[in-house]
Amino acid sequence: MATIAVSSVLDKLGISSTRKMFEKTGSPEQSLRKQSQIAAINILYNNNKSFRGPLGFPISDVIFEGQKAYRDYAGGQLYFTSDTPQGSEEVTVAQVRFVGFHCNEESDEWSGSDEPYFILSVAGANGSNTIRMGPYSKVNEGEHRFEAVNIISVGDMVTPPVVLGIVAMEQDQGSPEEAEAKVRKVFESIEEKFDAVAGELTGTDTGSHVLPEWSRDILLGWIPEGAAALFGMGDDEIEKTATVLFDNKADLKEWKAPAIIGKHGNNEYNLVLNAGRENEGDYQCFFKVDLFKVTVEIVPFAAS
Ligand SMILES: [Ca+2]
Ligand SMILES: [Ca+2]
Ligand SMILES: [Ca+2]
Repeated sequence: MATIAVSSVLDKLGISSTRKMFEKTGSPEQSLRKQSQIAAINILYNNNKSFRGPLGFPISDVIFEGQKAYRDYAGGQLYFTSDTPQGSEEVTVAQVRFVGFHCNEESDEWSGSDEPYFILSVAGANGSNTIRMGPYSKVNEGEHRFEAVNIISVGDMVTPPVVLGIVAMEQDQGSPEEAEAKVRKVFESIEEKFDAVAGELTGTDTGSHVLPEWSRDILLGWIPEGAAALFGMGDDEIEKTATVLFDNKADLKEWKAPAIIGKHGNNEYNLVLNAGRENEGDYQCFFKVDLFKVTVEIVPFAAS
C-alpha cells in the first residue's frame, strides 16, 4: 500500500503538528494518510520549482483511486506508487511557429507599399521568448510572405498554457531593433513577476482554465506596458494583440493541439490571428501551435 511516513512530511515542512499539515494542504480530507500524501505531493512540486518548473500549473486536485494518489499538472503528473511520491518522466511542452502573413490592406501613407514587421513573443509560466520578423520590404495589399520560424521550440521547454503576443509595426523612420528590445524586456519582466509569486501558490481554482486569474493578469498585463514602451518610436504601430493558448484543462488532459486549418505556402497552420488598425494596415498572421512530450528529470522527493 502506498503510504508515507508522516514524520518525514512534517520534517520537510518544518512543522511539528499534523493539524498544521492539514491547514497547509487546505484539503477537507479527514484521513491522515491522505493528508500526508497531499502534503508530500506539494513538497515534490515545490522541489521542482512549482509552476516555474516543468510541471506548470495544477489541472486537478490530488486524486485518490484505490491505493493510488496522484495530481495532474499542465506539464505532467506527480503520483504515489510506493512510499514516496514520484514524477512522470515525460512532460508536455508547447511549440509555436510563425508561418507567415497575408496583407489584407496597406496603410494610407504616401508610399506605394508598406514595410511591416512583427515582434512575436510567447510567454508561459516557466519561460518566454521574443523574435522579430521583418521589416518586409514593398508589401502590397493582397500579398503573402511565407516563413517557418519557431518563436518557442520543444527545446525551450515552455509548459503550456502560453500567451502569444503580436506587436505589428510599420517601418518609417524608427528602429525595429529598438522596438524589439523593448518588447523583449517587457516579456522578461513577466518572468520576474512570476518569480516573485512562485512558492505562494496554494490549492487550485476549479474552473476549466489552467491559468489562475492572477497569472492571467501578469501574462496579459504586458499590453499597456508594451504600449508605453513603444510610444514615440518613429514607426507606426499597427496593433498589439495577445492570445492565450492551451488554457483549457480538457485539452491538456487529452493533449490536444488545434486541428490543421490549411497551408500557408508549404507550411501547415492551425491558428490565424489578425493585426490591423484603420489607416495603418491590416494583416493576417499564420501560426502552427503544437504540444510535444519530452523526457525530463524530476527532482526527487528526498532532495528537499
Ligand atoms: Ca500598394
Ligand atoms: Ca513605411
Ligand atoms: Ca507608416
